[in-house]
Amino acid sequence: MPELEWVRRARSFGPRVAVTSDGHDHSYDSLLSISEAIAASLLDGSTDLDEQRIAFLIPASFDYVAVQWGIWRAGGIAVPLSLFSADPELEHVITDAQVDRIIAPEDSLAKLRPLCDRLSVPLLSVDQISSRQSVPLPELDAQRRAMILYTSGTTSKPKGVVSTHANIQAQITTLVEAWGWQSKDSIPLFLPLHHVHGIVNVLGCALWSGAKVDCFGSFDAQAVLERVADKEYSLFMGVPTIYVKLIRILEAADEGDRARYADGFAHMRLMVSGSAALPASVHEQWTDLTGQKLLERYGMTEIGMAISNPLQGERRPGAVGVPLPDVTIRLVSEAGELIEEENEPGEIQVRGPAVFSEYWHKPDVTEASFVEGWFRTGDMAVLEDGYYRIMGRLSVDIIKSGGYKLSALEIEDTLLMHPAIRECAVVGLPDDTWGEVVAVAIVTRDGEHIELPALKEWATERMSSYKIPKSLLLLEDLPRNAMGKVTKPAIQDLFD
Ligand code: MCA
Ligand code: AMP
Repeated sequence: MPELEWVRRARSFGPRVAVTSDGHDHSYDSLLSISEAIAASLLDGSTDLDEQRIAFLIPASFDYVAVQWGIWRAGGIAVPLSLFSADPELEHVITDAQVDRIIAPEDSLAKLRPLCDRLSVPLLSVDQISSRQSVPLPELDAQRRAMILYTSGTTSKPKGVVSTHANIQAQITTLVEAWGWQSKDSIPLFLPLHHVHGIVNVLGCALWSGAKVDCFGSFDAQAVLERVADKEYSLFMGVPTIYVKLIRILEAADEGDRARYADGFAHMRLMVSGSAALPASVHEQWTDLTGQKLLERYGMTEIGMAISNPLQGERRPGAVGVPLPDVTIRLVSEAGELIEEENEPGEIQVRGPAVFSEYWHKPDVTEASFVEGWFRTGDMAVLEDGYYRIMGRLSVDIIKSGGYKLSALEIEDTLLMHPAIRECAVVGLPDDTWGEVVAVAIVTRDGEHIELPALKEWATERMSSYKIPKSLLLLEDLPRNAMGKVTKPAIQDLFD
């Protein structure tokens, strides 16, 4: 049986630089040899990991990629963990995915050790597994399950989205074709690597193409801008919040710096925005500052990218464009009828080889998320003059903040563990920087008082920082409709 296509391609790129991290260049050859050593360590005498789940908590770096490839080459399922998760969130992923082992850099072991000990999951350091002698690696089929990413939804706890190698390959190749990826491309990577945006759109596409990825452990705007000014990059991908933050920095910079940064951006062949709606005003400000017309696209963890403005042709502010190659889209009305005309809104449903295989160990939820083989995205859109425009989510309980998808129900469930909270309702409020920010209305027990700073401190132990409410309203009772159901739009209106 042949090797997986991405390994074969990496061999052909040999000495070219694949990844730059901490100031060091790492070639495709080196990625192949280190990932082979990691695979041998993980196999530890067995011939195939047979889809064991191996989790890893590693910032964007050469080590991240070598571990991801090592797990894949040994036949395992990669479960990347979020660097921003609090312990209870990590515990949910580790237990739900029935993780077999966890890999982390040497300097994170002490922080993870108590949790791993409590859950009886072995913890390995990257160094410990990177120097094993090579052994024969298993032959893998593209239908093998490759990755589980956790995504929040309309259930209280995040679900594991399972993608096969064939799914990931399809998610990559559609973008390589549509956005014209080439081996001479070079791209900065500052997005989190537990989501499709960073993993597939940046890392996956670049390494598939023989291009170079410059890793930043986090979004360090000043460091990124200096590299941009040096004209290091041909491509750039970010969420709208990143463009909003960069606009502020460019506007505040002195004339000389602003010109250097703007020149660096103008030099690129493509800049992409996605993960959340890009306001038309931000699109236009970016063009005014840099001359670049951002390409906006639409995607989801379960399907990769589905709709995109074109590389050549009109990039329309406020619209996400047309279906990508090999992706089929339909809009369906609330009544379940197929929409065949323009200007009629409906739910986006998707088919194609990039669509995930299942929610991990949730056959009922998986089945309910498809209708006649089409995946139901829960996003509403309308077709206008040949381009799709996203209108919002079907569920008020999904919040998008800084590009992260958050479940209001999950945050509520956590806040209800607070001893003074009797009832609460979490909502998203519009925000110029973050798209939406998390806010909470609370009814306390016995008229107790809660202050926002104390609530934030309490929540820090229990949830990622972007889920922590940024505004708080204390109410005697939550607004309800005639059926007694809490009405979230009424709560949103109560916040000014
Ligand atoms: C952080 N802060 C926030 C939020 N996040 N405040 C309100 N809402 C938030 N969401 C606060 C912090 O508490 C802190 O406050 C200050 O902002 C700076 O925080 P920091 O974490 O340093 O911010 P940053 O590093 O500038 O992060 C912004 C970011 C990040 C780079 C935009 O949020 C990010 O990487 N987002 C991308 C997520 C992503 O990749 N999503 C893709 C999933 P203080 O200063 O008071 O402490 S979606 C996907 O994959 C699909 C398939 C798709 O379509 O792409
Ligand atoms: P996630 O579940 O984190 O993968 O987030 C996917 C969701 O992000 C989609 O279902 C949309 O609601 C939203 N999204 C992604 N791209 C866009 C976009 N360009 N405009 C509006 N919403 C978007």
